Amino acid sequence: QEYTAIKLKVLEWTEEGKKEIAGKLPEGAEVFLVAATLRPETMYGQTCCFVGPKLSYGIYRVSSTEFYVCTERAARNMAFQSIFLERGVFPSVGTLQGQSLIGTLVHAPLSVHKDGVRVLPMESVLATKGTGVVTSVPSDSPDDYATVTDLAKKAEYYKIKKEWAELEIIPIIRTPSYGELTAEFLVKKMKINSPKDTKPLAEAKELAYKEGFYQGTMLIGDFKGEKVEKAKPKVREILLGKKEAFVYSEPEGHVISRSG
Ligand code: ZZB
Repeated sequence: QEYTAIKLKVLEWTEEGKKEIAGKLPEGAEVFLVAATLRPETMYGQTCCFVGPKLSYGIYRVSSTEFYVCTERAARNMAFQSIFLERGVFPSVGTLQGQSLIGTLVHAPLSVHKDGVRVLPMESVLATKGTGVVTSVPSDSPDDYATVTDLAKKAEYYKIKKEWAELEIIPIIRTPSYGELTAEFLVKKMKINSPKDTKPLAEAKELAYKEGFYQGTMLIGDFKGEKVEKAKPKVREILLGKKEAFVYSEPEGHVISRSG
């Protein structure tokens, strides 16, 4: 699987985050949460960034001034893709609990939300896929739509500020079947009530992927009016060119059978 790894720069740590990183980073260090996506063309619509609150993340040195936050598993993969300085080495300067990242303010490349977006909890983030960091696009990802809706509804329970989950969801892509807000359309049509409705959510995700890719037209950005199929690689090139993203690949995540 080849992902686009989006770099979300930390603008402001939480108090807990500050404690965990204290003394571990050099003066002037830039820290990025790294989110793996298959949909770079939707980055205009990022409204928050998800981490697994119970997952553990490492802080890895990319250069003397740049550091990436992701799972150790992802860092190990990156170490063989010329992302760090030395092949096979992924120098960790510390670890962070997902929970202590909740509320961190990050800059989301290309997002219309220029003042930054917040890091929020998502229980379904898999430690075994991507980087363990997921950038949220509730206009086009049913999982993200269901999660932000739930977060806003139960802000107190999640110990977040309601408004962090309520950044405006703007239309990014129009499709003939689902209109301008694919995720909202599918979640409502399929009567999905919670981020825990994993089966219908998986189905909605498949539908959204297919319709978006083959039938979608961009409503925003440098390639407004173009078909998603054409725009996708071009948006990706822009992000790569600006060093706001890099290519991250991982082997298909299957457990290798040792029987026989
Ligand atoms: C932004 C985005 C916008 C995404 C969209 C999807 C959609 P797949 O297809 O199963 O390989 N993702 C990445 N890593 C994880 C993880 N560790 N745990 C849970 N979800 C993760 O899934 C790839 C997509 O799943 C990624 O692309 C990411 O969300 C999420 F409009 O990034 B995506 C219809 C989907 N639309």
